[in-house]
Amino acid sequence: MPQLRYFTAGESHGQCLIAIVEGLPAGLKVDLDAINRDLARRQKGYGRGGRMKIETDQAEILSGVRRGETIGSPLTLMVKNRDFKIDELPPVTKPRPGHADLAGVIKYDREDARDILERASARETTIRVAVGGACKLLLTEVGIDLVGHLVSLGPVQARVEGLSVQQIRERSESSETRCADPEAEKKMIEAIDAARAQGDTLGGVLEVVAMGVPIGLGSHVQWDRKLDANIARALMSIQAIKGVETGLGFETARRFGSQVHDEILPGQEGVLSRASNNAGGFEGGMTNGQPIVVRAAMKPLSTLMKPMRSVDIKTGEEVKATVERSDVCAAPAAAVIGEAVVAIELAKALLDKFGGDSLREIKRNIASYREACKRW
Ligand code: EPS
Repeated sequence: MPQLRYFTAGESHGQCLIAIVEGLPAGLKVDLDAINRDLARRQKGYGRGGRMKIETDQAEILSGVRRGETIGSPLTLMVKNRDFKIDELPPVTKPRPGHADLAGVIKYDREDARDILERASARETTIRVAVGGACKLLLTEVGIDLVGHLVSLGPVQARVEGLSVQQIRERSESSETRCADPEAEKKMIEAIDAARAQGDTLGGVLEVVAMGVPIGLGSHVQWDRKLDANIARALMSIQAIKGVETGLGFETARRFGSQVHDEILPGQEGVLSRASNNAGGFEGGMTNGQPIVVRAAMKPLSTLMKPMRSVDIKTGEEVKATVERSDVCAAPAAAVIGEAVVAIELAKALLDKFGGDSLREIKRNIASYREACKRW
């Protein structure tokens, strides 16, 4: 069992969203403002719908912290829903193609797809961003820094080659589409406006880059210890994600080996370096000391204002699918969510390797390991 594990609970229009996180070390300063800044980042983005005007997501700590520091016991985080109306909402009987509605009602034997969509909703990602925020506090303590940003939206591709992580962070943070390429941002906004005008939706591709990750997180020895696989699973678990790649990803399959693998070079201070980072920071399911680069493709949201064909599960009649308040595009928000779930997986892998019940113990273990790595 990994040291760090967590569960979430809560419906989109229920009272609140909640997470219990077990395994964070004692002695970690919990900066609630930093967690709330991430929640605010998740709420942003051109193309969001009416819900984000109602909510001002704020995390509350219900357990695991005393006088601002973790004490090693489970951390419980809660975000209240302002739009709490689950019992008043009308039934949904016209399942939306692409949503969990139909498979969910059949599987759980419900007559109202509301019972499914309330939990399937991407609203759940709010609390995962709060958990990711707490994990980022641990990562920052050991010199790991990560950022999520959007590299494409619909047909619009951003150009971000050669930008440093700092530049990506600064530019994407001030962008309405969380994109570090201002030219692409303009076209993305136009694409969202055009989709909205047609009653349609758009997806996008998010990228997460992590720096300062020590060599050897994850392991080649067992399938469920491969960190790239665990990160891929975490990204795939974000609502509407249909594909994940690391480094050059699918492009590697179209190239010769000599155009893919990252040559090993003598480094500085005894640490070997690499001529490129096509592997995206992973070899053999382990981190190799290069920046982690992972991407995830988000499909267009399945609630369409100009709905697609469906069948009413109550009457069996051919109908148009349910139309509900929704977003035209939530891909900029997905970049923040991607950052959070990668942070959670990195924190898990970090604690698996370095153990430790207190932050001081973890720091000691990491420092001595980093020192030992220098002999390479
Ligand atoms: C979301 C909240 C939801 C949607 C969106 C994401 O709010 P509501 O359903 O009340 O309008 O904006 O959820 C979906 C796209 C979905 O398919 O459920 C959020 O907090 O991110």
